[in-house]
Amino acid sequence: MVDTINEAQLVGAVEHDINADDFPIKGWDHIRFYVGNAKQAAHYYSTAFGMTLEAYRGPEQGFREHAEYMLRSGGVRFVLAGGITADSAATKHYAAHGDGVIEVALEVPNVDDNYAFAIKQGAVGVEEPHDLTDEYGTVRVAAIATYGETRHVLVDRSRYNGPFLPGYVAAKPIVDRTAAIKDGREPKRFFQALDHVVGNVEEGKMLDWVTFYQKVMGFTNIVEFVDDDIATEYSALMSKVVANGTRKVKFPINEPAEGRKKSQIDEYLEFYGGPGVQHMALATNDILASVDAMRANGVEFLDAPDSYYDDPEMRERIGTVRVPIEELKKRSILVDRDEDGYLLQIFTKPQQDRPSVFYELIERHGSLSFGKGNFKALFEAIEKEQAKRGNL
Ligand code: TYF
Ligand code: FE
Repeated sequence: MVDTINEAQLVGAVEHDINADDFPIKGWDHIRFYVGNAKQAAHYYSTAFGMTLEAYRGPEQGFREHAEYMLRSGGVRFVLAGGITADSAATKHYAAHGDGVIEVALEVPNVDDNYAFAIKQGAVGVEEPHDLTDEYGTVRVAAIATYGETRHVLVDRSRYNGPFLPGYVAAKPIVDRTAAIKDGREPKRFFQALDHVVGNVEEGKMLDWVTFYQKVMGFTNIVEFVDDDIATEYSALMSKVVANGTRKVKFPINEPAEGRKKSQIDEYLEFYGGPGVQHMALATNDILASVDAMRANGVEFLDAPDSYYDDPEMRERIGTVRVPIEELKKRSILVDRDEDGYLLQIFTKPQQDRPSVFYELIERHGSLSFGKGNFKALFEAIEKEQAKRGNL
């Protein structure tokens, strides 16, 4: 229950009545990935990310295209789908993109209304509204296209009480973390909620996608946080964030910009083979414990230089946070402060062979922003990795 009370604070949500919205959103439903080997990916997300396998569908259920594993951590649901045959959708997607996100699914009160509004506003329909039914009830779904091959699936699960979606069966956890939790080696959950999902799009297309979310979902541009100086000096990227009225759903959109060096966004577009989801930020209420556990389980994070923590200007601006700065420095956790509060954040290295999708862990303390003060340190760390790969 503590999780539901904290969820708004965890992700920086604000008071807002969704009933007044043209495209009301209750929150995130799930993220679905197409991966090369879903069975092994499910193991990684169980051990390294502390997620719990809860539902499955595959050939055993008569589903002959994919094996799909649904894992959960608090309010975050990931579905890992792997192809069973050479022409499964996941197999083809994997050949083109490597492991990546195919669906960013949103829970909505009325799928037909949201879908009709989206289409009227110019969205491309991928799946018309339809019911999925099994012995646990009915879920209504529809899908619209967004950047690259990515889709937004709209889900109404209010008439359903099965393990995930119709057709999936309940599954047992892959690993037993009871002992690790009991000894305090691992927190019960490494993250509780999804904070934001970031898309990389082609150069010159960022504003079109911002307009898309404004028109189709009624989102507003909440921060224009990479100005020209940052773009050209450190990062070679431009970015804007759109969000729904509650700010539970936040979509930063990046595009490459001309810089001194090859943009990290260009590297992504080249290796992913087009636009797609770049990173997902996972909200935690104890980033220190989460990072320690994930590192111990083999997750690689980006390093921050000592100079970042030792800079007196930064110390002055940050002031006091819930732990001594030394504790953050030991772990390479970044910290930023704005007028509303502060946030702690850290970024993983890419989580597959291609330099594409990665994760962010974020612990918000009032701040509703994205760590603008950390961009220099972060982008330098990203560029270091890019250089190691020979892509800078
Ligand atoms: O989501 C964000 O905007 C921050 C910062 O390539 C960021 O996490 C922006 C672009 C990027 C990596 C991180
Ligand atoms: Fe982020």
